[in-house]
Order: sequence, then C-alpha cells, then structure tokens
Amino acid sequence: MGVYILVYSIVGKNIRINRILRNGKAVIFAFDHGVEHGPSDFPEEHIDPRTIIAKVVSANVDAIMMLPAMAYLTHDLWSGRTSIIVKLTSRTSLRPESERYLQSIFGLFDEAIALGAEAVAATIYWGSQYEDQMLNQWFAIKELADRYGYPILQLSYPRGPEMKNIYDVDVVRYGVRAAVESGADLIKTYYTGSEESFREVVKVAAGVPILMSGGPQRDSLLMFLKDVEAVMRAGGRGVVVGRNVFRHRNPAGVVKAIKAIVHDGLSSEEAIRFVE
Ligand code: FBP
Repeated sequence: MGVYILVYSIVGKNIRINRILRNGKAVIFAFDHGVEHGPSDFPEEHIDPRTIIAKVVSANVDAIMMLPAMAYLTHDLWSGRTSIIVKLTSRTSLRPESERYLQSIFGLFDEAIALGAEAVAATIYWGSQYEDQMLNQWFAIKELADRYGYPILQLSYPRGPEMKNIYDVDVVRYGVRAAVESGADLIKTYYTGSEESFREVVKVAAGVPILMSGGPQRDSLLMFLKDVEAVMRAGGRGVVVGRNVFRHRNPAGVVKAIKAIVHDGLSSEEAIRFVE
C-alpha cells in the first residue's frame, strides 16, 4: 500500500466522523432489530421498515445504523438527508441460547462503500466463548476501514455465559477499554444506571467518543430521556437508540426530544415537550 493512501485515509476518516458527530455529538437510530430480535420487536404500525425510516429522517436524526440490505431497501428515504452506518455483523435470536454469544458476518465492507456509508459497525461480545471469532471479524473489517478512511463503530457488549451482571460498571468499563485498545473510532455501550457510574465508563475511553446503547423500552419516555441527560452530563457523546424510538407512538417526536438534550443541552423535562 502506498504511503499516501494511509495519510489520505486519516483525512477521510476525520471528515466522515465529523459528518456523524455534529459538534462532537450524535443521535443515531439503531435499526438492526429485525435480525437480532425478529419482527415481533416492531409495533404493527412500524412493521414496514419504510414507515419508521421516513419518520426518523423527518426528525433529522444524525445517522441511521442498519444492515446492508436494509440500507438498500430504504435508500430513497435517507439518501441526501442523513448519514448511514452500515453494520457488518449480526445474529438471530432463533439460535440455540449458547450460540447467541456469537455475531456472524452479515455483509461485506465493499457493500458499505457501495451504499455510500459514512461508517461501518460491528459487535463484540466481550467475555463470550466466541470472543476470538468476533475479534478476527473485527480486525478484518478494521483493516479495510483504516485503509479507506472509514470510521469503525464498535458495539462493545460484555456478554457471556459466565457473566452475572452485564451492566455492572466494572464490566462495562472493561468492555470499553477493550474497545479502545482494539482501535474503535466510536464506541456504543450499555448505560450503567447512573451519571456517576457512567462517568467512570467515559474515563477509561481515553477520549474515544462513547455513545449510550438505548436498551429495552423504559416504562416512560421521561425515564429514558433522564438516562440520556445523565449520559451527556457524564461526558457521553450521544446515543444509538432503537426500541425507545420505534416502539413509541411518536418516533419523530422522540428523536427531536433526544436531539434537544444531546445537541442543545435541554433537560429531560424541557425536551419532553417535543413529544407531548
Ligand atoms: P436498542 O436501543 O433497541 O437497545 O438498540 C440497540 C441495539 O444494540 C441494537 O443495535 C441491537 O439490535 C439491539 O440493541 C441488541 O439488543 P440485545 O441487547 O437484546 O442483544
């Protein structure tokens, strides 16, 4: 490889990161659940992926993370209006339980480029018995991402048969540190339940942007917005959220409310008026 391509790719990576993180922060819609959880995750009105993609795009979401074929099926809706992060690994929940600790290759780096992606993403279940396989996948994707100037987002999810509490701050910190040391440009991880504990998570990231993974739908939207607020106060750079958006009756309003907290520094109580 010529030395210039390596130098140029640093420029490309910076440009692309800045298109996703506006002023260093981002609200990203996660939309790979059709494979990870199956269609029963979606309420009836959002069973057609085009309906929900149109709604989040109308709310000016900063980016959408999805698998290659879904990016293709919805491209006319997002193209020119928001960025996409193409996720290149996945797994179904139909697998035998113990095999659910493995993500498999679900698309090629070339497909992400062909689709006009701004970044690529892959999951590592740190602590899984399949950690080694996922690391091989990660470094194969990362080699191409680094060469061609694409940021790589790691879904850093500590998870394995022997892990008792995946939300424990020490466990999440370990996963984040491993993500940093495996060269992630952006890290998405679990919320640890409080501003104080999440601050400890941010500390071990050595400046690599940390985004909160949305997680299961909270009992109320306000509870979710409070978590987003705490994450931002702790030094997080935003969220990658799926269920708390697409399971809500007003997904566009929820995206606007999250954006108001992440980008404009509103409190959760102030931001919820975008929905009510
Ligand atoms: P959510 O906001 O719905 O949690 O989406 C984030 C996400 O990581 C998705 O990208 C993925 O499909 C899902 O959560 C994984 O969920 P689980 O933790 O059940 O494996």
